[in-house]
Amino acid sequence: MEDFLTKLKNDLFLRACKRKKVERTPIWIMRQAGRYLPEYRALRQKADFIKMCKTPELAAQVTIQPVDIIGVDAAIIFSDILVIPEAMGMKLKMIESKGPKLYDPIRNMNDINRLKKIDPTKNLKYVLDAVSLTKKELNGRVPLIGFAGSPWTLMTYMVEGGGSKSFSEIKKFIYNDPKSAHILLDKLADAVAEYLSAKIEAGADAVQIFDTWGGLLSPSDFEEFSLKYIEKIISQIKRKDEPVIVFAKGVHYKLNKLANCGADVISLDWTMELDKVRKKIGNKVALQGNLDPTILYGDKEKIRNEAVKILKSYGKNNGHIFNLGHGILPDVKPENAKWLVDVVKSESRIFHTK
Ligand code: 1CP
Repeated sequence: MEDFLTKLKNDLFLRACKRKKVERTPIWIMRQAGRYLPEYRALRQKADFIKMCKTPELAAQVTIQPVDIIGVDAAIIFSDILVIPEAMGMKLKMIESKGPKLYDPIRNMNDINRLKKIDPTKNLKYVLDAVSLTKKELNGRVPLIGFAGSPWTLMTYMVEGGGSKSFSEIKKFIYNDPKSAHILLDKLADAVAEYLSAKIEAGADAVQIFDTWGGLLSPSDFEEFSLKYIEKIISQIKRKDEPVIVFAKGVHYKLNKLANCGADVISLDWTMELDKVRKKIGNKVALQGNLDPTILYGDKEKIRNEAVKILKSYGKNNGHIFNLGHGILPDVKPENAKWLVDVVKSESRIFHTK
């Protein structure tokens, strides 16, 4: 990473991931490239979501929008976690104002056997091309983050066939046929590790694993069905110094284990307090987060107060990356997101003196 650091004009995010000294706290926003931006919606009028993901020029343009408009300290490549199940052979559609749908969901070993083993350099070449192009167009302004879903979160979508409220199908699957579930999780872990390695090779400066549905599991099931495979991925990723971030939503009960999973950064949702987490897990990893995304519905004063509360809770310490505790919501005003970025940039300086 030292090579990358010297080439980047703004390397605050990468330094914070490694718990090195920074002049102010870096900030980026999960789901920062997307529907809350009118500039994104204008492009979306012309191309559907999957076409945008598959056209490197469009993906690069949308990835860079929040760097220009909101002023974030890192870009995250525009794509989706569901490109992996699609590459494995599942038909994917984004249903307008409903979300993703995966056809013919996976329910047994026969279904698992029809999934293809993927080679990211062939089947997901369009994402890698988008990464290289974005990296070139960013021209060292800020680092670029690559990402993937965790095996557990990907399997949830593959078995449910899309988003869910009750998550009945995935629970039926793991409790009735755990053997097949583990076979699928293992395949997904290999695919994700290869995919993230290829993204780093293509130019990603860091990678984030999204375990959005980790918190659906009991503590012991989380270890068995999710954490084990996140650890496998991290041990297999080919990287020099590129940081790995793990976001496991709702997994407050496994912070010590998460801090020891091999990740450089643990991203926290808003139900935890940074000072308490730091005390509990020590200084091993950097922490990312964790403003409640709905605070951005509030007025400027509310946003400032809540952001400062988080900066104070972390205190005078290296290793904090400011972010939301989950993705930005589509009906947030862009000016409020920009205000948050400005507040963090100015108010965090006093926590990094000396
Ligand atoms: O209509 C549209 O324009 C599509 C909306 C959209 C967007 C902008 C979807 C559908 N995905 C994305 C982009 C996306 N997805 C990014 C882009 C980069 C950025 O952060 O700016 C990222 C990182 C994701 C990751 C993703 N997709 C996750 C993990 C993060 C999280 O928010 O928990 C998940 C769970 C998905 C699945 C998905 N894709 C899209 C939607 C609406 C969903 C959620 C579906 C559900 O309700 O379960």
